[in-house]
Amino acid sequence: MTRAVLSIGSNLGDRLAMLRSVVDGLGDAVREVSPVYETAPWGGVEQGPFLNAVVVAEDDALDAPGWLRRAHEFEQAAERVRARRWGPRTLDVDIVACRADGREVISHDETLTLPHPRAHERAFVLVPWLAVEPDAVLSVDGRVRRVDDLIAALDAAERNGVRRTDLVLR
Ligand code: PH2
Ligand code: MG
Ligand code: MG
Repeated sequence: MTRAVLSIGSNLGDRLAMLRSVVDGLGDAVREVSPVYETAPWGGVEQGPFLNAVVVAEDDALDAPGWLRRAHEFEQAAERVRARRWGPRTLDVDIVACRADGREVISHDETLTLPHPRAHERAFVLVPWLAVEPDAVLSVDGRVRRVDDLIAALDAAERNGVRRTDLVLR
């Protein structure tokens, strides 16, 4: 059994429809869907605000590379063009963390680093995640950290850039 925490984001096109395409496409595998947040762009590229959410999904048939393939399928279906790093996109689906039989998967593979190497510094990932898993933990530099503690450690400006909306994904 693998359980994946997916961060989904969009700042081009029908942003809500882009996020919904992931939840709909995952179907019965979906376990948790966070509220939708409107978030200030992270990473220094000037661009429009994102909608972000976190989806937790389980699938016996998928290992971590399998989740990455699924993520890319959703991005391709959204006609994602890989242009600028951290730049605007119709749909981004990132694997934040993955558990196999309850144990966290650690991967240093260059195509899939797990847990996601920047998740711990991104309020747009941590805040939605905490909303659906209040006891969530994440390994950072080999140390298991509580997600609520990671959020508390962020700059207030980073946290304040993440605002909950009334939009729903299902
Ligand atoms: N994704 C990025 C770069 N910057 N900023 C926000 N707020 N949300 C994102 O999903 C995001 C971003 C590249 O993946
Ligand atoms: Mg990303
Ligand atoms: Mg990505």
